[in-house]
Amino acid sequence: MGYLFDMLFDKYYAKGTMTGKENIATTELAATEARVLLALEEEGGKWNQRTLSAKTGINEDAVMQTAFMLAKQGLCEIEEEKKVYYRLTEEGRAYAEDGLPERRALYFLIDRNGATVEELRDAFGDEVKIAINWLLKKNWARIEKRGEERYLIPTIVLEESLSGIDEEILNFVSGGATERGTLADRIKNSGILLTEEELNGFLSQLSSRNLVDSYSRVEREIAISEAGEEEILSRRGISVEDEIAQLTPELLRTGSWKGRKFKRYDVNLASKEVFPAKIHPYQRLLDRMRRIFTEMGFVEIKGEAVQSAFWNFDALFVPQDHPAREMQDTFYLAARKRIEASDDLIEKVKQMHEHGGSLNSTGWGGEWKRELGEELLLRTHTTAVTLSYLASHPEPPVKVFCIDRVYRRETIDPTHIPEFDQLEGIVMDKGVTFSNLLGCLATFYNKMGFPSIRFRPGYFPYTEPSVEVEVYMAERGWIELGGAGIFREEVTNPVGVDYPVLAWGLGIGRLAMISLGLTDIRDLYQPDIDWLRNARSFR
Ligand code: FA5
Repeated sequence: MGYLFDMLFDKYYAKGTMTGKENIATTELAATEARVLLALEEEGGKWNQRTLSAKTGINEDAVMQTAFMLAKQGLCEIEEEKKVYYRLTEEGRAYAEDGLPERRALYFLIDRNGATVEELRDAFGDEVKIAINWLLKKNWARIEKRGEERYLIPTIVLEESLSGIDEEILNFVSGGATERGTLADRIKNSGILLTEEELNGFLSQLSSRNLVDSYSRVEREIAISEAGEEEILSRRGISVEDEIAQLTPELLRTGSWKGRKFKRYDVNLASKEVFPAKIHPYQRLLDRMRRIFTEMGFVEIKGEAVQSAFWNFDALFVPQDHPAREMQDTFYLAARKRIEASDDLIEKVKQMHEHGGSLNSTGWGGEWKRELGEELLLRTHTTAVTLSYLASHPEPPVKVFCIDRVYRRETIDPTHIPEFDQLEGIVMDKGVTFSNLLGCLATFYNKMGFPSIRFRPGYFPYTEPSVEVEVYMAERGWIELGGAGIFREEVTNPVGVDYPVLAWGLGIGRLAMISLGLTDIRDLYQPDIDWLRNARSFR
Protein backbone atom coordinates (compact mmCIF):
# COMPACT_ATOMS: atom_id res chain seq x y z
CA MET A 1 0.00 0.00 0.00
CA GLY A 2 1.33 3.37 -0.94
CA TYR A 3 2.53 6.15 1.24
CA LEU A 4 -0.37 8.35 0.14
CA PHE A 5 -2.82 5.78 1.34
CA ASP A 6 -1.06 5.87 4.69
CA MET A 7 -1.35 9.61 4.81
CA LEU A 8 -5.00 9.47 3.95
CA PHE A 9 -5.59 6.80 6.48
CA ASP A 10 -3.77 8.81 9.12
CA LYS A 11 -6.15 11.65 8.43
CA TYR A 12 -9.06 9.51 9.50
CA TYR A 13 -7.71 7.40 12.29
CA ALA A 14 -5.67 8.31 15.34
CA LYS A 15 -2.31 6.58 15.61
CA GLY A 16 -1.73 3.69 17.96
CA THR A 17 -3.80 0.61 18.54
CA MET A 18 -7.21 0.64 17.01
CA THR A 19 -10.06 -1.54 18.11
CA GLY A 20 -13.16 0.64 17.76
CA LYS A 21 -14.91 -1.48 20.38
CA GLU A 22 -17.80 0.94 20.49
CA ASN A 23 -18.79 -0.46 17.13
CA ILE A 24 -18.98 -4.18 17.95
CA ALA A 25 -20.46 -6.02 14.99
CA THR A 26 -24.15 -5.91 14.78
CA THR A 27 -24.47 -6.76 11.14
CA GLU A 28 -23.50 -9.90 9.31
CA LEU A 29 -19.91 -10.21 8.19
CA ALA A 30 -19.14 -9.75 4.53
CA ALA A 31 -17.48 -12.68 2.78
CA THR A 32 -14.05 -11.03 2.65
CA GLU A 33 -14.36 -10.00 6.29
CA ALA A 34 -15.17 -13.56 7.25
CA ARG A 35 -12.21 -14.88 5.25
CA VAL A 36 -9.80 -12.43 6.86
CA LEU A 37 -11.15 -13.05 10.34
CA LEU A 38 -10.88 -16.81 9.91
CA ALA A 39 -7.33 -16.47 8.63
CA LEU A 40 -6.36 -14.35 11.62
CA GLU A 41 -7.93 -16.81 13.99
CA GLU A 42 -6.51 -19.94 12.38
CA GLU A 43 -2.89 -19.22 13.13
CA GLY A 44 -3.13 -16.41 15.67
CA GLY A 45 -0.31 -13.91 16.00
CA LYS A 46 0.26 -10.70 14.14
CA TRP A 47 0.07 -10.31 10.42
CA ASN A 48 1.12 -7.56 8.12
CA GLN A 49 -0.77 -6.61 5.03
CA ARG A 50 1.50 -8.63 2.73
CA THR A 51 1.41 -11.89 4.69
CA LEU A 52 -2.33 -11.63 5.27
CA SER A 53 -2.86 -11.04 1.57
CA ALA A 54 -0.78 -14.10 0.72
CA LYS A 55 -2.72 -16.21 3.19
CA THR A 56 -6.21 -15.15 2.12
CA GLY A 57 -5.58 -14.66 -1.59
CA ILE A 58 -7.18 -11.22 -1.34
CA ASN A 59 -5.12 -8.43 -2.84
CA GLU A 60 -3.13 -6.20 -0.47
CA ASP A 61 -5.29 -3.11 -0.74
CA ALA A 62 -8.50 -5.05 -0.28
CA VAL A 63 -7.11 -7.04 2.64
CA MET A 64 -6.18 -3.84 4.44
CA GLN A 65 -9.57 -2.31 3.72
CA THR A 66 -11.20 -5.40 5.16
CA ALA A 67 -8.98 -5.25 8.23
CA PHE A 68 -10.07 -1.65 8.76
CA MET A 69 -13.70 -2.75 8.49
CA LEU A 70 -13.09 -5.49 11.04
CA ALA A 71 -11.23 -3.12 13.34
CA LYS A 72 -14.11 -0.70 13.17
CA GLN A 73 -16.38 -3.48 14.40
CA GLY A 74 -13.90 -4.33 17.14
CA LEU A 75 -13.11 -7.74 15.66
CA CYS A 76 -9.42 -7.17 15.07
CA GLU A 77 -6.69 -4.85 16.27
CA ILE A 78 -4.32 -2.92 14.09
CA GLU A 79 -1.02 -1.69 15.47
CA GLU A 80 0.72 1.01 13.58
CA GLU A 81 4.30 2.10 13.56
CA LYS A 82 5.89 4.81 11.52
CA LYS A 83 9.14 3.56 10.02
CA VAL A 84 11.80 5.75 8.46
CA TYR A 85 13.81 4.47 5.50
CA TYR A 86 17.06 5.83 4.08
CA ARG A 87 18.35 5.42 0.56
CA LEU A 88 21.16 6.80 -1.57
CA THR A 89 20.56 9.55 -4.07
CA GLU A 90 22.11 9.22 -7.51
CA GLU A 91 25.09 11.27 -6.31
CA GLY A 92 25.26 9.18 -3.15
CA ARG A 93 25.39 5.98 -5.22
CA ALA A 94 28.24 7.34 -7.32
CA TYR A 95 30.22 8.34 -4.21
CA ALA A 96 29.50 5.04 -2.49
CA GLU A 97 31.19 3.37 -5.45
CA ASP A 98 34.05 5.77 -6.17
CA GLY A 99 34.61 7.28 -2.72
CA LEU A 100 33.74 10.76 -1.47
CA PRO A 101 35.55 13.58 -3.31
CA GLU A 102 37.47 14.55 -0.13
CA ARG A 103 38.59 10.93 0.26
CA ARG A 104 39.94 10.80 -3.30
CA ALA A 105 41.48 14.25 -2.85
CA LEU A 106 43.18 13.11 0.35
CA TYR A 107 44.83 10.19 -1.50
CA PHE A 108 45.89 12.65 -4.18
CA LEU A 109 47.46 14.99 -1.59
CA ILE A 110 49.18 12.19 0.34
CA ASP A 111 50.62 10.79 -2.91
CA ARG A 112 52.14 14.16 -3.78
CA ASN A 113 52.80 15.40 -0.30
CA GLY A 114 50.51 18.35 -0.94
CA ALA A 115 49.22 20.04 -4.09
CA THR A 116 48.16 23.46 -5.29
CA VAL A 117 44.52 24.39 -5.62
CA GLU A 118 45.09 24.52 -9.39
CA GLU A 119 46.44 20.96 -9.45
CA LEU A 120 43.43 19.78 -7.50
CA ARG A 121 41.15 21.66 -9.89
CA ASP A 122 42.81 19.93 -12.87
CA ALA A 123 42.39 16.54 -11.25
CA PHE A 124 38.88 16.98 -9.79
CA GLY A 125 37.16 19.40 -12.16
CA ASP A 126 33.71 20.40 -10.88
CA GLU A 127 34.17 18.44 -7.67
CA VAL A 128 37.13 20.53 -6.51
CA LYS A 129 35.08 22.90 -4.34
CA ILE A 130 33.34 20.05 -2.53
CA ALA A 131 36.62 18.22 -2.08
CA ILE A 132 38.47 21.22 -0.59
CA ASN A 133 35.54 22.23 1.54
CA TRP A 134 35.31 18.81 3.18
CA LEU A 135 39.07 18.27 3.40
CA LEU A 136 39.17 21.39 5.55
CA LYS A 137 35.98 20.61 7.49
CA LYS A 138 37.25 17.13 8.36
CA ASN A 139 40.66 18.49 9.26
CA TRP A 140 42.27 16.24 6.70
CA ALA A 141 44.23 19.10 5.15
CA ARG A 142 45.19 22.71 5.70
CA ILE A 143 45.86 25.57 3.31
CA GLU A 144 49.33 27.05 3.13
CA LYS A 145 50.24 30.13 1.10
CA ARG A 146 53.62 29.96 -0.62
CA GLY A 147 54.17 33.15 -2.60
CA GLU A 148 51.22 33.55 -4.93
CA GLU A 149 50.27 29.86 -4.78
CA ARG A 150 47.89 28.27 -2.30
CA TYR A 151 48.84 24.73 -1.30
CA LEU A 152 46.77 22.06 0.37
CA ILE A 153 48.85 20.02 2.76
CA PRO A 154 47.50 16.75 4.22
CA THR A 155 47.35 16.91 7.99
CA ILE A 156 46.77 13.22 8.70
CA VAL A 157 48.25 9.94 7.63
CA LEU A 158 46.09 7.52 5.73
CA GLU A 159 45.51 5.06 8.59
CA GLU A 160 43.95 7.73 10.79
CA SER A 161 41.32 8.58 8.24
CA LEU A 162 40.35 5.10 7.19
CA SER A 163 37.06 4.78 9.00
CA GLY A 164 35.02 7.86 8.20
CA ILE A 165 31.64 7.17 9.82
CA ASP A 166 29.79 9.04 7.09
CA GLU A 167 31.48 6.77 4.54
CA GLU A 168 30.52 3.68 6.54
CA ILE A 169 26.89 4.85 6.64
CA LEU A 170 26.94 5.36 2.86
CA ASN A 171 28.05 1.76 2.53
CA PHE A 172 25.41 0.45 4.90
CA VAL A 173 22.68 2.23 2.93
CA SER A 174 24.05 1.32 -0.49
CA GLY A 175 22.19 -2.01 -0.67
CA GLY A 176 18.81 -0.26 -1.13
CA ALA A 177 16.24 1.45 1.07
CA THR A 178 17.29 0.71 4.65
CA GLU A 179 15.01 0.99 7.63
CA ARG A 180 16.43 3.08 10.46
CA GLY A 181 16.46 0.23 13.01
CA THR A 182 18.24 -2.04 10.53
CA LEU A 183 20.76 0.70 9.79
CA ALA A 184 21.41 1.26 13.51
CA ASP A 185 21.97 -2.54 13.93
CA ARG A 186 24.40 -2.66 11.03
CA ILE A 187 26.38 0.21 12.50
CA LYS A 188 26.46 -1.39 15.93
CA ASN A 189 27.46 -4.78 14.55
CA SER A 190 30.38 -3.21 12.71
CA GLY A 191 31.72 -2.03 16.07
CA ILE A 192 30.92 1.66 15.71
CA LEU A 193 29.31 3.09 18.80
CA LEU A 194 26.93 5.96 18.08
CA THR A 195 24.24 7.62 20.15
CA GLU A 196 20.88 8.40 18.52
CA GLU A 197 21.88 12.08 18.26
CA GLU A 198 25.22 11.26 16.68
CA LEU A 199 23.54 9.02 14.13
CA ASN A 200 21.02 11.79 13.40
CA GLY A 201 23.90 14.23 12.97
CA PHE A 202 25.63 12.02 10.38
CA LEU A 203 22.39 11.32 8.55
CA SER A 204 21.43 14.96 8.33
CA GLN A 205 24.94 15.84 7.16
CA LEU A 206 24.67 13.22 4.39
CA SER A 207 21.23 14.43 3.46
CA SER A 208 22.33 18.09 3.36
CA ARG A 209 25.10 16.93 0.99
CA ASN A 210 22.31 15.39 -1.06
CA LEU A 211 23.84 11.92 -0.81
CA VAL A 212 21.09 10.27 1.22
CA ASP A 213 17.39 10.91 1.36
CA SER A 214 14.68 9.49 3.55
CA TYR A 215 11.00 8.71 3.49
CA SER A 216 8.66 7.34 6.07
CA ARG A 217 5.97 4.69 5.92
CA VAL A 218 3.34 3.65 8.39
CA GLU A 219 3.54 -0.11 8.87
CA ARG A 220 0.67 -2.03 10.36
CA GLU A 221 0.26 -5.34 12.13
CA ILE A 222 -3.11 -6.97 12.37
CA ALA A 223 -4.27 -9.46 15.00
CA ILE A 224 -7.62 -10.89 15.92
CA SER A 225 -9.18 -9.26 19.00
CA GLU A 226 -10.97 -10.99 21.87
CA ALA A 227 -14.26 -9.87 20.39
CA GLY A 228 -13.17 -11.40 17.09
CA GLU A 229 -12.44 -14.73 18.77
CA GLU A 230 -15.84 -14.62 20.46
CA GLU A 231 -17.53 -13.82 17.18
CA ILE A 232 -16.03 -16.92 15.62
CA LEU A 233 -16.92 -19.09 18.59
CA SER A 234 -20.47 -17.83 18.74
CA ARG A 235 -21.01 -18.52 15.08
CA ARG A 236 -19.17 -21.79 15.07
CA GLY A 237 -17.52 -21.76 11.74
CA ILE A 238 -18.38 -18.68 9.80
CA SER A 239 -19.40 -19.78 6.34
CA VAL A 240 -17.73 -17.95 3.53
CA GLU A 241 -20.49 -17.33 1.11
CA ASP A 242 -19.95 -15.83 -2.31
CA GLU A 243 -21.13 -12.26 -2.54
CA ILE A 244 -22.01 -10.03 -5.43
CA ALA A 245 -19.57 -7.15 -5.48
CA GLN A 246 -20.85 -5.57 -8.65
CA LEU A 247 -24.28 -5.62 -10.21
CA THR A 248 -23.93 -6.48 -13.90
CA PRO A 249 -26.52 -6.29 -16.72
CA GLU A 250 -26.25 -10.06 -16.89
CA LEU A 251 -27.34 -10.45 -13.23
CA LEU A 252 -30.27 -8.10 -13.81
CA ARG A 253 -31.39 -9.75 -17.05
CA THR A 254 -31.33 -13.28 -15.72
CA GLY A 255 -32.64 -12.28 -12.27
CA SER A 256 -29.89 -14.44 -10.76
CA TRP A 257 -29.17 -11.74 -8.17
CA LYS A 258 -32.31 -12.81 -6.32
CA GLY A 259 -31.58 -14.46 -3.03
CA ARG A 260 -27.83 -13.71 -3.30
CA LYS A 261 -25.80 -11.70 -0.82
CA PHE A 262 -24.43 -8.29 -1.80
CA LYS A 263 -21.10 -6.96 -0.67
CA ARG A 264 -21.46 -4.17 1.87
CA TYR A 265 -19.63 -0.92 1.44
CA ASP A 266 -18.60 1.55 4.09
CA VAL A 267 -18.32 4.83 2.27
CA ASN A 268 -16.78 6.47 5.32
CA LEU A 269 -13.74 4.24 5.27
CA ALA A 270 -10.49 5.72 4.02
CA SER A 271 -9.69 4.44 0.58
CA LYS A 272 -6.63 4.52 -1.56
CA GLU A 273 -6.18 7.81 -3.41
CA VAL A 274 -6.38 7.40 -7.14
CA PHE A 275 -4.35 9.55 -9.50
CA PRO A 276 -5.76 9.16 -12.97
CA ALA A 277 -3.95 10.70 -15.92
CA LYS A 278 -4.83 14.33 -16.40
CA ILE A 279 -3.86 17.22 -18.58
CA HIS A 280 -0.92 19.30 -17.33
CA PRO A 281 -2.16 22.34 -15.36
CA TYR A 282 -0.28 24.66 -17.68
CA GLN A 283 -1.84 23.06 -20.75
CA ARG A 284 -5.26 23.34 -19.12
CA LEU A 285 -4.63 27.03 -18.64
CA LEU A 286 -3.70 27.45 -22.30
CA ASP A 287 -6.87 25.61 -23.31
CA ARG A 288 -8.90 27.88 -21.08
CA MET A 289 -7.42 30.99 -22.70
CA ARG A 290 -8.21 29.56 -26.11
CA ARG A 291 -11.78 28.94 -25.05
CA ILE A 292 -12.21 32.46 -23.68
CA PHE A 293 -10.97 34.12 -26.86
CA THR A 294 -12.95 31.76 -29.05
CA GLU A 295 -16.06 32.54 -27.05
CA MET A 296 -15.33 36.24 -27.58
CA GLY A 297 -15.50 35.66 -31.33
CA PHE A 298 -11.77 35.37 -32.12
CA VAL A 299 -10.20 32.88 -34.52
CA GLU A 300 -6.86 31.25 -33.66
CA ILE A 301 -3.94 31.61 -36.05
CA LYS A 302 -0.46 30.07 -36.10
CA GLY A 303 2.89 31.25 -37.36
CA GLU A 304 6.50 30.10 -37.73
CA ALA A 305 8.90 30.12 -34.78
CA VAL A 306 11.68 31.24 -37.15
CA GLN A 307 10.91 34.66 -38.54
CA SER A 308 12.78 37.20 -40.57
CA ALA A 309 13.93 40.31 -38.77
CA PHE A 310 11.69 42.05 -41.31
CA TRP A 311 8.46 40.61 -39.86
CA ASN A 312 9.68 40.48 -36.28
CA PHE A 313 11.00 44.07 -36.24
CA ASP A 314 11.04 46.15 -39.45
CA ALA A 315 7.41 45.81 -40.48
CA LEU A 316 6.55 46.69 -36.87
CA PHE A 317 8.48 49.93 -37.31
CA VAL A 318 11.19 48.88 -34.84
CA PRO A 319 14.25 50.94 -35.83
CA GLN A 320 17.19 48.95 -37.14
CA ASP A 321 19.40 50.19 -34.30
CA HIS A 322 16.88 49.31 -31.55
CA PRO A 323 18.59 47.59 -28.58
CA ALA A 324 16.10 44.67 -28.64
CA ARG A 325 17.59 43.68 -32.00
CA GLU A 326 21.09 43.23 -30.57
CA MET A 327 22.66 39.78 -30.37
CA GLN A 328 22.46 39.93 -26.59
CA ASP A 329 18.66 40.16 -26.69
CA THR A 330 17.70 38.05 -29.69
CA PHE A 331 18.68 34.57 -30.89
CA TYR A 332 19.81 34.89 -34.51
CA LEU A 333 20.28 32.00 -36.93
CA ALA A 334 23.45 31.79 -38.97
CA ALA A 335 21.38 31.80 -42.18
CA ARG A 336 19.60 34.58 -44.03
CA LYS A 337 16.67 34.31 -46.38
CA ARG A 338 14.86 36.40 -48.96
CA ILE A 339 12.14 38.33 -47.17
CA GLU A 340 8.72 36.72 -47.60
CA ALA A 341 6.85 39.85 -48.68
CA SER A 342 6.16 41.60 -51.95
CA ASP A 343 8.78 44.06 -53.24
CA ASP A 344 6.12 46.74 -52.99
CA LEU A 345 5.59 46.07 -49.27
CA ILE A 346 9.33 45.93 -48.58
CA GLU A 347 9.79 49.23 -50.39
CA LYS A 348 6.96 50.83 -48.38
CA VAL A 349 8.52 49.67 -45.10
CA LYS A 350 11.87 51.07 -46.24
CA GLN A 351 10.28 54.44 -47.06
CA MET A 352 8.46 54.45 -43.74
CA HIS A 353 11.68 53.89 -41.77
CA GLU A 354 13.69 56.40 -43.75
CA HIS A 355 11.27 59.35 -43.91
CA GLY A 356 7.76 58.33 -42.84
CA GLY A 357 6.56 57.27 -46.33
CA SER A 358 3.56 59.25 -47.49
CA LEU A 359 2.42 59.91 -43.92
CA ASN A 360 2.85 62.98 -41.83
CA SER A 361 5.75 61.23 -40.04
CA THR A 362 9.50 61.71 -40.03
CA GLY A 363 10.27 57.98 -39.85
CA TRP A 364 13.51 57.06 -38.06
CA GLY A 365 15.82 58.72 -40.56
CA GLY A 366 19.02 57.17 -41.96
CA GLU A 367 19.19 54.32 -44.44
CA TRP A 368 17.02 51.21 -43.98
CA LYS A 369 19.10 48.14 -44.86
CA ARG A 370 17.35 45.24 -46.54
CA GLU A 371 20.06 42.76 -45.53
CA LEU A 372 19.31 43.40 -41.84
CA GLY A 373 15.65 42.60 -42.54
CA GLU A 374 16.73 39.32 -44.19
CA GLU A 375 18.35 38.00 -41.02
CA LEU A 376 16.57 35.01 -39.52
CA LEU A 377 15.82 34.78 -35.81
CA LEU A 378 13.73 32.94 -33.25
CA ARG A 379 10.71 35.22 -32.92
CA THR A 380 11.00 37.47 -29.89
CA HIS A 381 7.26 38.11 -29.74
CA THR A 382 4.12 36.78 -31.39
CA THR A 383 3.33 40.24 -32.78
CA ALA A 384 5.29 39.06 -35.86
CA VAL A 385 2.56 36.46 -36.43
CA THR A 386 -0.47 38.75 -36.10
CA LEU A 387 1.10 41.45 -38.26
CA SER A 388 1.91 39.12 -41.16
CA TYR A 389 -1.65 37.75 -40.93
CA LEU A 390 -2.94 41.31 -41.12
CA ALA A 391 -0.82 41.95 -44.20
CA SER A 392 -2.55 39.09 -45.99
CA HIS A 393 -6.02 40.00 -44.63
CA PRO A 394 -6.18 43.80 -44.90
CA GLU A 395 -10.00 44.01 -45.21
CA PRO A 396 -12.08 44.54 -42.03
CA PRO A 397 -13.12 42.97 -39.78
CA VAL A 398 -10.22 40.91 -38.41
CA LYS A 399 -10.37 39.35 -34.95
CA VAL A 400 -7.62 36.79 -34.41
CA PHE A 401 -5.41 35.51 -31.62
CA CYS A 402 -2.30 33.39 -31.40
CA ILE A 403 -0.83 31.42 -28.50
CA ASP A 404 2.76 30.48 -29.08
CA ARG A 405 6.34 30.20 -27.89
CA VAL A 406 8.75 33.14 -28.10
CA TYR A 407 12.48 33.29 -27.41
CA ARG A 408 14.73 35.91 -25.85
CA ARG A 409 18.23 35.94 -24.45
CA GLU A 410 17.31 36.57 -20.86
CA THR A 411 19.05 36.27 -17.55
CA ILE A 412 16.93 33.68 -15.80
CA ASP A 413 15.15 34.75 -12.61
CA PRO A 414 11.77 34.04 -10.95
CA THR A 415 9.86 36.02 -13.58
CA HIS A 416 12.15 35.72 -16.62
CA ILE A 417 12.97 32.70 -18.76
CA PRO A 418 14.44 32.55 -22.27
CA GLU A 419 11.52 30.61 -23.74
CA PHE A 420 8.01 31.57 -22.81
CA ASP A 421 4.54 31.71 -24.33
CA GLN A 422 2.64 34.77 -25.40
CA LEU A 423 -1.00 35.31 -26.13
CA GLU A 424 -1.25 37.76 -28.96
CA GLY A 425 -4.42 39.26 -30.35
CA ILE A 426 -5.63 41.91 -32.76
CA VAL A 427 -8.96 43.49 -33.60
CA MET A 428 -9.18 45.48 -36.82
CA ASP A 429 -12.44 47.12 -37.80
CA LYS A 430 -14.03 50.41 -38.70
CA GLY A 431 -14.44 52.60 -35.61
CA VAL A 432 -12.79 50.40 -32.96
CA THR A 433 -11.29 52.51 -30.16
CA PHE A 434 -8.77 52.51 -27.34
CA SER A 435 -11.68 51.91 -24.89
CA ASN A 436 -12.60 48.78 -26.84
CA LEU A 437 -9.01 47.60 -26.38
CA LEU A 438 -9.06 48.12 -22.61
CA GLY A 439 -12.52 46.53 -22.40
CA CYS A 440 -11.37 43.48 -24.35
CA LEU A 441 -8.37 42.94 -22.06
CA ALA A 442 -10.37 43.56 -18.87
CA THR A 443 -12.97 41.02 -20.04
CA PHE A 444 -10.28 38.45 -20.73
CA TYR A 445 -8.57 38.86 -17.36
CA ASN A 446 -11.89 38.88 -15.51
CA LYS A 447 -12.85 35.64 -17.21
CA MET A 448 -9.46 34.26 -16.14
CA GLY A 449 -10.34 35.13 -12.54
CA PHE A 450 -8.44 38.40 -12.04
CA PRO A 451 -10.82 41.11 -10.90
CA SER A 452 -8.03 43.58 -10.09
CA ILE A 453 -6.10 44.69 -13.12
CA ARG A 454 -4.70 48.07 -14.02
CA PHE A 455 -3.30 49.74 -17.13
CA ARG A 456 -0.21 51.89 -17.05
CA PRO A 457 1.03 54.06 -19.90
CA GLY A 458 3.65 52.11 -21.85
CA TYR A 459 5.84 52.43 -24.89
CA PHE A 460 6.25 50.16 -27.89
CA PRO A 461 7.68 51.39 -31.21
CA TYR A 462 4.65 49.99 -33.04
CA THR A 463 1.70 51.27 -30.99
CA GLU A 464 0.33 54.67 -30.02
CA PRO A 465 -1.14 54.99 -27.44
CA SER A 466 0.47 52.06 -25.61
CA VAL A 467 -0.31 50.50 -22.25
CA GLU A 468 1.08 47.87 -19.96
CA VAL A 469 -1.35 45.55 -18.24
CA GLU A 470 -0.72 44.60 -14.62
CA VAL A 471 -2.51 42.34 -12.16
CA TYR A 472 -2.23 42.33 -8.41
CA MET A 473 -0.54 39.50 -6.58
CA ALA A 474 -0.68 39.42 -2.79
CA GLU A 475 3.03 38.87 -2.00
CA ARG A 476 4.56 40.60 -4.99
CA GLY A 477 2.28 43.59 -5.58
CA TRP A 478 1.51 44.61 -9.16
CA ILE A 479 3.04 42.35 -11.78
CA GLU A 480 3.36 43.18 -15.45
CA LEU A 481 1.56 40.69 -17.65
CA GLY A 482 1.51 42.25 -21.08
CA GLY A 483 1.68 45.12 -23.47
CA ALA A 484 -1.01 46.56 -25.72
CA GLY A 485 -1.90 49.52 -27.86
CA ILE A 486 -3.23 50.68 -31.21
CA PHE A 487 -0.91 49.99 -34.15
CA ARG A 488 0.69 53.16 -35.45
CA GLU A 489 -0.08 54.17 -38.99
CA GLU A 490 3.61 53.62 -39.74
CA VAL A 491 2.78 49.90 -39.22
CA THR A 492 -0.66 49.63 -40.82
CA ASN A 493 -0.09 51.84 -43.85
CA PRO A 494 2.61 49.74 -45.58
CA VAL A 495 0.55 46.53 -45.13
CA GLY A 496 -2.49 48.22 -46.73
CA VAL A 497 -4.73 48.43 -43.66
CA ASP A 498 -6.90 51.54 -43.47
CA TYR A 499 -8.67 50.99 -40.13
CA PRO A 500 -7.58 51.04 -36.50
CA VAL A 501 -5.94 47.87 -35.19
CA LEU A 502 -6.13 47.08 -31.47
CA ALA A 503 -3.22 44.83 -30.51
CA TRP A 504 -1.84 43.10 -27.44
CA GLY A 505 0.80 40.60 -26.42
CA LEU A 506 0.40 38.98 -23.02
CA GLY A 507 2.93 36.85 -21.17
CA ILE A 508 1.25 33.54 -20.35
CA GLY A 509 3.91 32.10 -18.05
CA ARG A 510 3.56 34.87 -15.50
CA LEU A 511 -0.21 34.64 -15.58
CA ALA A 512 -0.01 30.86 -15.16
CA MET A 513 2.39 31.24 -12.28
CA ILE A 514 -0.06 33.51 -10.43
CA SER A 515 -3.09 31.36 -11.28
CA LEU A 516 -1.38 28.20 -10.09
CA GLY A 517 -0.02 29.75 -6.91
CA LEU A 518 3.67 29.56 -7.89
CA THR A 519 6.22 32.21 -7.00
CA ASP A 520 8.80 31.14 -9.57
CA ILE A 521 8.01 30.87 -13.29
CA ARG A 522 10.57 28.04 -13.65
CA ASP A 523 8.38 25.80 -11.48
CA LEU A 524 5.91 25.58 -14.37
CA TYR A 525 8.37 23.32 -16.14
CA GLN A 526 9.50 21.18 -13.19
CA PRO A 527 8.36 17.56 -13.28
CA ASP A 528 7.27 17.64 -9.61
CA ILE A 529 4.82 14.76 -9.32
CA ASP A 530 3.24 15.93 -6.04
CA TRP A 531 2.64 19.38 -7.40
CA LEU A 532 1.20 17.96 -10.61
CA ARG A 533 -1.14 15.69 -8.68
CA ASN A 534 -2.40 18.40 -6.39
CA ALA A 535 -2.42 21.44 -8.71
CA ARG A 536 -5.82 23.04 -8.94
CA SER A 537 -7.69 22.13 -12.05
CA PHE A 538 -9.38 24.53 -14.41
CA ARG A 539 -12.69 23.82 -15.99
C1 FA5 B 1 5.88 42.52 -26.14
O1 FA5 B 1 6.37 41.43 -26.37
C2 FA5 B 1 4.98 43.21 -27.14
N1 FA5 B 1 5.12 42.56 -28.42
C3 FA5 B 1 3.55 43.19 -26.64
C4 FA5 B 1 2.63 44.04 -27.50
C5 FA5 B 1 1.93 43.44 -28.52
C6 FA5 B 1 2.52 45.38 -27.25
C7 FA5 B 1 1.09 44.19 -29.32
C8 FA5 B 1 1.71 46.15 -28.04
C9 FA5 B 1 0.98 45.55 -29.05
P1 FA5 B 1 6.91 42.70 -23.76
O2 FA5 B 1 8.31 42.58 -24.16
O3 FA5 B 1 6.63 43.65 -22.65
O4 FA5 B 1 5.97 43.14 -24.92
O5 FA5 B 1 6.38 41.26 -23.38
C10 FA5 B 1 5.01 41.02 -23.10
C11 FA5 B 1 4.86 40.19 -21.83
O6 FA5 B 1 5.58 38.98 -21.95
C12 FA5 B 1 5.43 40.84 -20.59
O7 FA5 B 1 4.52 41.74 -20.03
C13 FA5 B 1 5.66 39.66 -19.69
O8 FA5 B 1 4.46 39.25 -19.05
C14 FA5 B 1 6.03 38.58 -20.66
N2 FA5 B 1 7.49 38.40 -20.67
C15 FA5 B 1 8.42 39.21 -21.22
N3 FA5 B 1 9.66 38.70 -21.06
C16 FA5 B 1 9.49 37.54 -20.39
C17 FA5 B 1 10.38 36.52 -19.92
N4 FA5 B 1 11.69 36.58 -20.15
N5 FA5 B 1 9.88 35.46 -19.26
C18 FA5 B 1 8.55 35.36 -19.06
N6 FA5 B 1 7.65 36.27 -19.48
C19 FA5 B 1 8.12 37.35 -20.14
